Amino acid sequence: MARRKIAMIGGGQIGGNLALLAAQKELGDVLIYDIAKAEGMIKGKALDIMQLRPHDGYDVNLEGSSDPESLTNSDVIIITAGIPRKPGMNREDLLEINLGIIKDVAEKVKTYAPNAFVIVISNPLDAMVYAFYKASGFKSNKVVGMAGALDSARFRTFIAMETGFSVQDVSCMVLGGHGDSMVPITRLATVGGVPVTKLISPERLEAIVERTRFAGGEIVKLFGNGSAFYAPAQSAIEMAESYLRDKKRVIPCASYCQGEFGINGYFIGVPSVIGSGGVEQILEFDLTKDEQNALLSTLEKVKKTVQGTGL
Ligand code: A3D
Repeated sequence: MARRKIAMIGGGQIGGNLALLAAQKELGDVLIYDIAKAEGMIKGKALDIMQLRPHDGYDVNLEGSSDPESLTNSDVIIITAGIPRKPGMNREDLLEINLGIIKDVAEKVKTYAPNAFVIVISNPLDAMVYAFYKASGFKSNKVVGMAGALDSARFRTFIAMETGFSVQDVSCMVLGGHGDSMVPITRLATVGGVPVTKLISPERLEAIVERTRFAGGEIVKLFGNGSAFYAPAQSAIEMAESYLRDKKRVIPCASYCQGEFGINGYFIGVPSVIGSGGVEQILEFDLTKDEQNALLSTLEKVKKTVQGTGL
């Protein structure tokens, strides 16, 4: 079988790491696409990663290009095009600039890679994935936003740090929008199947939930210029891999809801099955009254940001 092709639209901090991880997992050949001004940088990154391959023998090719035609035949497209946050900024502050960029990108993807599975990362995430969906006219199962995978990984990290147990055995999910109103479901978080509510005091658990909600901002503050990129890249690669290898992993993703959890016509973080059919299914389950209310309140925030797109 011919090698698959994964295109990164935006070759900045996350885009460069996406290219590295995709090569190391041998997901397929990698294209890093960016605007003409960034062509030297993306060609340099592609060449640099090409030269890393001999050590472990990754047989994939990498290319950097600012020609949109290079997107042709992409199986997966991961979009990070746009600007990241600076300290003091909300994700919503990025809306105006990133909306224009996403519309431009959607036109190009529609023209050159109409059959790709598209993962959006640009912020404000829930509105940018919606904007891509509307502007491209893609089917809803072929468009998804990366957020819950990262937010859940952050939640898992903090639980592992607190308990001292392997991060591998921590399982949990964060639902809702990718903002400070996200909904970590503490009731269902476990370490090796043991509920975390039996392992961590309610006060400490509340502190971990708060830290998870503001985990992106914590890193923005530390960097002073830009936002997280290693963990966001790994989270999106996990989604791309599940699609390309038809793994049918269950990952919290910003998927298009059509009645699930009482939500209609919006992308929001829900447990999603990703396989060769794209987002194949959303797994619905009963929420407590408090969880339901928290989800509705995050939905209101998502709706407001989506309204700001005018789409
Ligand atoms: P950065 O390193 O600035 O890279 C963005 C790249 O996009 C730059 O190389 C730009 O040249 C490029 N770009 C701009 N316009 C276009 C265009 N029209 N076509 C193609 N490329 C273009 O940012 P980053 O990689 O750190 O972050 C990228 C985005 O991801 C930002 O919007 C962040 O806010 C967002 N982000 C989201 C998460 C989520 O969990 C959802 C996490 C971290 C960052």
